[in-house]
Amino acid sequence: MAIERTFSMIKPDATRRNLTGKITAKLEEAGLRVVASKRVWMSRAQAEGFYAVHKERPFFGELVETMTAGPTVVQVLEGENAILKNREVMGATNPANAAEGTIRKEFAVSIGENSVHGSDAPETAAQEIAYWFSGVELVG
Ligand code: YYY
Ligand code: MG
Repeated sequence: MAIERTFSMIKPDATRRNLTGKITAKLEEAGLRVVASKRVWMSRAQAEGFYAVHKERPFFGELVETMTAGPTVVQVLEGENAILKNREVMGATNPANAAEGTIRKEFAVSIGENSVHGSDAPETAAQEIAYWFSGVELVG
């Protein structure tokens, strides 16, 4: 299995509750390595651009509100099968459906405040990494 990179965010509901370290530890325990990380308080335009794929969805306005409500930690994770592995350790979008031991099961508040984001495919991982990081910020 090839070494991959994926994009991850620790969302404002989690930074507010001081969970950055606990969530990062779960990612590391799953075999993922943080190769870039920074804290950003995203603007409305940045949030709308990042989640543009969802702009016609009924929850879009609320999504932009929650993502701009406080600081986020944006990260690039590296490891074997990193995209799928990160999705597994995150758990289902709705924490009510998330499996035991997953980040969303343990920490998420609701479907809207679900603590983490992770890329869903190689193409989106590449786009999302490039949206937040320049090449010199990725230190493998
Ligand atoms: O990739 P993932 O975060 O698990 O879910 P998406 O379907 O891509 O939705 C992005 C984001 O939007 C989700 O993490 C919370 C929010 N959301 C929502 O508030 N209500 C929904 N019914 C679906 C998604
Ligand atoms: Mg998604």
